[in-house]
Amino acid sequence: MATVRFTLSILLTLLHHSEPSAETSVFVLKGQDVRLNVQTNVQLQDVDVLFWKFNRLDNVVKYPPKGTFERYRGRAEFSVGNFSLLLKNLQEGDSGLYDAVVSGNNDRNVAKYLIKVQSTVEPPVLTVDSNSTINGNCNVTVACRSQNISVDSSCNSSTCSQVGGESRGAETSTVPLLSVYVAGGSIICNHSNQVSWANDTKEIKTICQEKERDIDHNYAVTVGMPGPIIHVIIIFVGCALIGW
Ligand SMILES: *[C@@H]1O[C@H](CO)[C@@H](O)[C@H](O)[C@H]1NC(C)=O
Ligand SMILES: *[C@@H]1O[C@H](CO)[C@@H](O)[C@H](O)[C@H]1NC(C)=O
Ligand SMILES: *[C@@H]1O[C@H](CO)[C@@H](O)[C@H](O)[C@H]1NC(C)=O
Ligand SMILES: *[C@@H]1O[C@H](CO)[C@@H](O)[C@H](O)[C@H]1NC(C)=O
Ligand SMILES: *[C@@H]1O[C@H](CO)[C@@H](O)[C@H](O)[C@H]1NC(C)=O
Ligand SMILES: *[C@@H]1O[C@H](CO)[C@@H](O)[C@H](O)[C@H]1NC(C)=O
Ligand SMILES: CC(=O)N[C@H]1CO[C@H](CO)[C@@H](O)[C@@H]1O
Repeated sequence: MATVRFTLSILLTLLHHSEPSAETSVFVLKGQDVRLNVQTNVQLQDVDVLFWKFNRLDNVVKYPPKGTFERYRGRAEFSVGNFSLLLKNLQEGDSGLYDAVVSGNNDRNVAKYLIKVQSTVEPPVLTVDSNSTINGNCNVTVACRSQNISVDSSCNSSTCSQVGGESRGAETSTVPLLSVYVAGGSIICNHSNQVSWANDTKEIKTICQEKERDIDHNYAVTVGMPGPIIHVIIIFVGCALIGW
């Protein structure tokens, strides 16, 4: 019982005094709202004033008394009940560090968020560069492009592997990302970032069936019956019909 009470009091102490050490990353779709909550147990003393700040320098809201600073009027709302901050209609320029600071006898950090505002990704375009069928196994090389990124892959009916190392253009950042894979009998190119994705797909059967038809056609032409034999048969059948 004593140990339980002991750990509980430690926990409460931690809750009360611990500051968020690392910022929490939050990805937001452009135009959406986001609510940021305080990350520790906040109890304001008489002398305390709570500020939500942007990039450590710009004040967004404060309490008490409750106020929204000029740049954020109409776009930010402070909730007195739980000290949360509602940011509305976020745009790219709103990406950055948001933290909540309680200023009293000293400053205490009670929330730290790194907000990244992203737009929806452009739909990718998947094109077939070449195809070959070896022993009935379809092997297709495809290229997937979107905006300024592109990925070349070699695929069969079960898997795709990237050709030529890293996707070009993607080395500068991990987002947006183009990935090419096989699922449900289709080659899928998925262009995604943290808030959205779009895909283009091509059915493998369709790519390879066309090839198979090509093979059948070629077979008939090159290995089919030589002309003279066909003529002999026609003459023979003709004679039989006439009754010779
Ligand atoms: C804080 O209060 C706002 C407004 O009342 C509410 O929408 C939000 O869900 C609350 N957040 C938490 C964590 O309770
Ligand atoms: C598929 O074709 C490409 C290009 O012709 C080739 O580089 C690759 O090795 C082939 N893959 C398989 C599994 O045959
Ligand atoms: C597809 O390719 C992979 C690797 O290139 C290979 O291990 C696998 O056997 C191939 N599958 C088929 C059905 O050809
Ligand atoms: C794509 O182009 C845009 C602007 O044209 C640039 O900001 C972005 O960094 C580029 N992305 C990559 C992955 O090169
Ligand atoms: C595309 O990628 C995103 C993010 O990884 C994922 O959530 C989504 O389900 C994928 N879409 C398809 C069609 O695989
Ligand atoms: C497969 O390759 C052949 C030529 O090798 C081409 O004529 C055909 O259009 C290709 N099929 C597709 C779906 O790209
Ligand atoms: C453009 C395109 O192919 N979109 C497809 C993306 O994936 C979903 C689910 O697999 C399909 O329903 C879409 O048609």
